Amino acid sequence: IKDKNGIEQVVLQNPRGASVRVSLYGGQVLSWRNDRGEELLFTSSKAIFKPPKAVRGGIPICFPQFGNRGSLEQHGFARNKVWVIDNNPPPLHPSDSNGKAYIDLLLKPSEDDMKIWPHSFEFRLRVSLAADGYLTLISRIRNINSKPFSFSFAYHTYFSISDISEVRIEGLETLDYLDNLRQKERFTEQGDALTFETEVDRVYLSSSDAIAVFDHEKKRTFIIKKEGLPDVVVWNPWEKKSKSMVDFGDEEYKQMLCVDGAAIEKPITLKPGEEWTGRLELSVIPSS
Ligand code: TA6
Repeated sequence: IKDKNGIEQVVLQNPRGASVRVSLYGGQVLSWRNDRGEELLFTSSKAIFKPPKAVRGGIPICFPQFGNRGSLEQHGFARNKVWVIDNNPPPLHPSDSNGKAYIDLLLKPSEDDMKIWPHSFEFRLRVSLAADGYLTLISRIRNINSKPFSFSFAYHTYFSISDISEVRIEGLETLDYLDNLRQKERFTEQGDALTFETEVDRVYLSSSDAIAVFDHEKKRTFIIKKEGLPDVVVWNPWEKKSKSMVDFGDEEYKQMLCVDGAAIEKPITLKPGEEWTGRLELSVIPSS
């Protein structure tokens, strides 16, 4: 299917009727629905579906830079490029294909891109939907033949939640984090679950590989499992910040929370021929 800018989107469906929609613009997952057709990811009602703006919602891919600390645009260029469908990807483990609906996308730098970021890479993204509705994203980034390069990375995941004041996160207790609201200084999280009553913009460091996001009202829990992604970004702009964003509705901060599998504190360095894999598996379970 094509969006109104003529950019291709791919829809994955599983036998129970769950679905995922991926745009070739940015390689961005824009929708993940359960078998009852409920949307599990947040997209702003004011999202701008027009390049070069990244759509506000779904799962933007932040590569080769997270944030604005480097020379590139905020969160790097991958989410602002048109990817291509890769019909002949290097093989993954059979369990990454068996019984799954999936699409393989590929991003390679153009001549122009090489002027901005002079590294020859291939970025292969597999988005898959399992029979039980699990959504998996596998990123394989390879240094083709340039000198070693380093990058930071995040799956900038916008979860749809019913009420930010009724959400808690388990799995980040006692971790150190960098606080983007306090000059990225390092703090330590206390010992109990994370809850929200104001703007939060943090990078939790060296987290465990499973995080749980409890939506109290909807009585469901998002389970985030990750490999190769040691850090977790937690972001809610709250009222004031979201009012300053043209593609964010005034009250929408109450229905979203970003919890991103990421590799930020220690950028990844690849020598020629080396490949990095970052895997994210999202699922939803009923919670009492
Ligand atoms: O930590 C998440 C963050 O870096 C926030 O500071 C905010 O900028 C958010 O990403 C959204 O960034 P974007 O470029 O998508 O508007």
